[in-house]
Amino acid sequence: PKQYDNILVETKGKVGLITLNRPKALNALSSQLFVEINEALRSFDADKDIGAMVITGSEKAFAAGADIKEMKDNTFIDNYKKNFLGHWAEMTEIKKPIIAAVNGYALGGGCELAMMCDIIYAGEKAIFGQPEIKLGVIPGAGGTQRLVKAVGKSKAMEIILTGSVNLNATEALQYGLVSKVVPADQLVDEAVKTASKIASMGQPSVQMAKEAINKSFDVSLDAGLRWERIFFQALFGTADQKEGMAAFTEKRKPTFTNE
Ligand code: CO8
Repeated sequence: PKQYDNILVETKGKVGLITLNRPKALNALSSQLFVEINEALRSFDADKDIGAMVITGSEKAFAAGADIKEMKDNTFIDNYKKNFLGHWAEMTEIKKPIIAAVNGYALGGGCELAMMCDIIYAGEKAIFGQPEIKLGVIPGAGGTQRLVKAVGKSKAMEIILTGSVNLNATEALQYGLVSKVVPADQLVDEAVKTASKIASMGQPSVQMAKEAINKSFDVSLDAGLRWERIFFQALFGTADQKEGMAAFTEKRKPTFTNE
């Protein structure tokens, strides 16, 4: 894989692993860092040998937010003209599933980055929070929308309006923000294991399942069910559906070709 300045990129079997690597700033998400994340994700998305991705940080910090020092002198009109940080959302166009493996701080944009992923696993010392209000701003990359859907209105209000109420790993699990808590040193392996499992399935069905689930956040139940049914019907045009159902009938393991 290509070398980047702020992230490490490697493959583990069929899984693409991205490690945020700006230790001096606790992986604060500079514009450049996010450009690199998007580029690495796009390149894994296009790689037929990869089926899922994992994004992680360090033991101390997944990411301590957008880079405050980089943005502190920005003006409204510059932000508006440049659509400041608008490119962050590009990662939501990625078709393959992305698992966030969060150790340490996931604050502000770091929490939002994790929530833009499809599954979040937390290390035992993970801390999730949205402290933007303490800087005189608000979450800007989905915190006011995705956090509500993950933890409900009252908790999201408490977290975002105080900037000081954080969720530790156990609380994040209780609220459904994350789906698993593991010891810090096993976190990345555990995330890669789940990603490998996903990557061993047929990619068309995995990607359509991801897209259908994400539709549930956007559209009415009726429209979402329609999307689901069309995807379901369409999958009968894939070799993987023929193989999957033939293998079941013949009592053997399927070999998916992602076609
Ligand atoms: N930006 C820039 N630098 C940072 C950031 C950050 N977000 N977080 C930490 N750093 C730097 C520190 O300045 C420090 O650098 P230096 O050594 O040069 O002084 C270094 O990282 C280490 O940090 P600390 O010394 O503070 O480490 P501590 O262990 O004492 O504290 C904390 C760790 C609690 C995580 C603390 O660093 C902190 O509070 N960080 C800021 C958290 C924060 O407010 N995050 C929200 C940022 S705003 C945001 O994310 C908005 C997202 C909007 C997206 C918009 C899309 C349109």
